[in-house]
Amino acid sequence: MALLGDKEFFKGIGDIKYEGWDSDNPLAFKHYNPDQVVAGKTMRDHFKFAMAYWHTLCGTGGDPFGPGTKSFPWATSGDTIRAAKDKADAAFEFITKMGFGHYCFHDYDLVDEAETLSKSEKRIQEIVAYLQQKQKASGVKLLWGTSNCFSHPRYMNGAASNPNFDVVARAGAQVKIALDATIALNGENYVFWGGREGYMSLLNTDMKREQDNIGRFLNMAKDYARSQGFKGTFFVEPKPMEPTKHQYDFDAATSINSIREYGLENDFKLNIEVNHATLAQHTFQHELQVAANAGMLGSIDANRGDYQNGWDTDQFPNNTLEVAEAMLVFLKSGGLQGGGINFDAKTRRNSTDLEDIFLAHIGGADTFARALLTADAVIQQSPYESILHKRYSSFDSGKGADFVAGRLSFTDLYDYASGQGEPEQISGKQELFENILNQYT
Ligand code: XLS
Ligand code: NI
Ligand code: NI
Repeated sequence: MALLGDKEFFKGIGDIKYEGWDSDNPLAFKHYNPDQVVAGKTMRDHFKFAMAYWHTLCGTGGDPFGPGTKSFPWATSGDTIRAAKDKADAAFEFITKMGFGHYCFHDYDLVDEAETLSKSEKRIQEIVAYLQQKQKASGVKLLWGTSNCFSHPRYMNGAASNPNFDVVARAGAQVKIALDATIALNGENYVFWGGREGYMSLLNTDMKREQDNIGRFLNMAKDYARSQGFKGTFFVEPKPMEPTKHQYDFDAATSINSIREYGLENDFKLNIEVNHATLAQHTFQHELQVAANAGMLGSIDANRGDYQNGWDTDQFPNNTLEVAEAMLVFLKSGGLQGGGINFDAKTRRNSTDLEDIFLAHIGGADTFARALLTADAVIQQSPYESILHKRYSSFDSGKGADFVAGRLSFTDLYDYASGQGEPEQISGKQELFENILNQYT
């Protein structure tokens, strides 16, 4: 393949190809066949797989018990701009070798923050110009941009929810710069993940004021971006906790309520992350369904948690059966609105080979592909849809249909039930549904 930068960072690894389920090549897709049409669309278009800049190129594996373990060859230059350009070269080399079409970033994933806002802005503009060239040369697109308003100590009490207006304004300036960058790169969407928008103790928190300020802030950001010609969708990414004890965008239902409360429903949808769903004690598919029901299923941050640990482990997806349940919701609700599948996931601290980054993304893409094929087969070939429909068939005719059409009053329900006796016991057949999913996996 033609390299876009002047260096090759992932030496010895070529383009990752689809080789089918019986291939023994660890550096090949077994199920993700980008050109294969499923339910009327290629897998490539269903998924719009994206690389997350932060985990893939910035996260060297540090944890509370020890420093990073991974030596990234693109992070060796002592010169900030050179290092950022090397990182961009590595990003585009990786994305194109994977055959992915998209990427996502936080502002300061692209280049380190400088001592002042204006110096930081100049740095970002310089890297954006470089990324524009790389996008042009490769055809890779920006799925979404976002801004890191949670790492710097100034945001320890929150960004848009900060009790100090000066910090709120500073966050606004930072988001403006990140919006400008996203627009300059033709970003398809812009994400707001709550960062430290939440609280550690209600004792020192005016929750109403903080939430109203976030609502104002998001409206201002939206109005600014629209005034600059941004046509994409804004996504809120729900998460229940971590870093704060209680995050305001707890889950999909909570976030949808805030979006509507602050009048953002025409511009905002949701970015659902698997591990955030499970931290909220929901399943991934539950969160997708809640978003889809509101017409707000925008995008997905793909990863998985750990059944035995209660934090955001951000592992790569590998459970086909679980993702297949999610893909049922995905296919039945018509896919994602504007977004794609961003691997917001990291290799483990002791996975230190550069090759591991490829293996992880291959596994994630194959898991989604297998799950999509399973869900499609369940919908097309199995009795799943008909038995699900039958479960609700009492609403298709007679009094049930009258109820749906709004033709019954509460006393009509009373009169009807009075003449019926005890309703028949009807099995929910959960095991049958589970068996069908398993059969088509
Ligand atoms: C953190 C979030 C974050 C967002 C982008 O848990 O997943 O990575 O996706 O700020
Ligand atoms: Ni996360
Ligand atoms: Ni995320």
